Amino acid sequence: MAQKSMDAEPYALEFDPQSTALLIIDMQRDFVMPGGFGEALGNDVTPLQATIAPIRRMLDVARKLKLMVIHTREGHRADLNDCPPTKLVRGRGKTRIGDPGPMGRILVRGEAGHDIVPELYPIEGETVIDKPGKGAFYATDLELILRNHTIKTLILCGVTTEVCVNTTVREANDRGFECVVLSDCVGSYFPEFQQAALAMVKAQGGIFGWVSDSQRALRALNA
Ligand code: C5J
Repeated sequence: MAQKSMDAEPYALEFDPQSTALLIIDMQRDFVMPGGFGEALGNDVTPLQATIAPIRRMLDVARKLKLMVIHTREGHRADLNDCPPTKLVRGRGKTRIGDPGPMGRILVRGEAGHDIVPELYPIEGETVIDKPGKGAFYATDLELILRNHTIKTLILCGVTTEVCVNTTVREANDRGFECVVLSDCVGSYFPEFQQAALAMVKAQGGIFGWVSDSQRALRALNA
């Protein structure tokens, strides 16, 4: 496949689909559906659901063009041995990580709430990274997998923009990957954080990377 150009801020992103991966961060019921971790922290989860349709459009095209697709899930072992005690108590809500909820134990691997929403469910051949932290590189084999597939560019979708998406962009940028965040495919519980998180990525000539949207990304991929 030939080199492509994606309209983006602060300037167009040149990329080769063969060395590009679609990286979908934490589109788990626990963050986007009522009764999960997001709601346990006091958030209204409904705004995040608006990301599902545009991410699905990206996923369909990535699958058609055979781009590498990687999904991540934030969560912990059933015994919570990989959950820092500080993370466990933070938030001080009534319901915490590991407590039972309507979708199973909150943010625990293997529970319904921990899994990816059906609309975006991984298919055979797609990589799923289970991560204990906010960044997708921390304590995972994501970097090894990307290097093995000679991936250079990451198209980022998922939730939440200022937490796991932004942390992953920063980790990826320091490792030499080029990141473009699609503004309508990432979501936050806080509109002001959404704006600020996107602004931080593309500020100072793209200090962490690029910001585009699904329409422009699809146009570039389909060109
Ligand atoms: C949070 C995430 N917000 N996936 N996790 O705790 O952004």
